[in-house]
Amino acid sequence: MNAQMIAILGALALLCTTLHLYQDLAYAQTTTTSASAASVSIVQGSSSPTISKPYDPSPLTIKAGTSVTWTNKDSSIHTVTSGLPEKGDVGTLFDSSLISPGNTFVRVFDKQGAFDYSCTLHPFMHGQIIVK
Ligand SMILES: [Cu+2]
Repeated sequence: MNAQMIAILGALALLCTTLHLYQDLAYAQTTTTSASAASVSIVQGSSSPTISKPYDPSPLTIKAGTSVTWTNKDSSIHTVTSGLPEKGDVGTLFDSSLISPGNTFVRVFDKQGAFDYSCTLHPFMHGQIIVK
């Protein structure tokens, strides 16, 4: 084997390693984007009844199996609790319990339907998740 052949084989090996790394990278990116996740903010000033969208975005449409993360970006404590006070079904499906400022609540929605939710501390705070 002469020096030229060794150089060519070396270059080929390097190319294969590079391609493999690229494939791993592409696969990792695909995995990240196909994992269903969505986010909702509990916005600043949510404890005021005049706020138009305490949970943003709302309604939020997602695919079944999506995990939704709520982040409390307000300076007050809030909850993400299934149901609406006026319907009398509060807390029948899920309840985050108290979410302190800066904290999060995560729930995976497996079933299709429209899911209303509200805050037990501020009954005027309403949100909705639509699962298709
Ligand atoms: Cu609240």
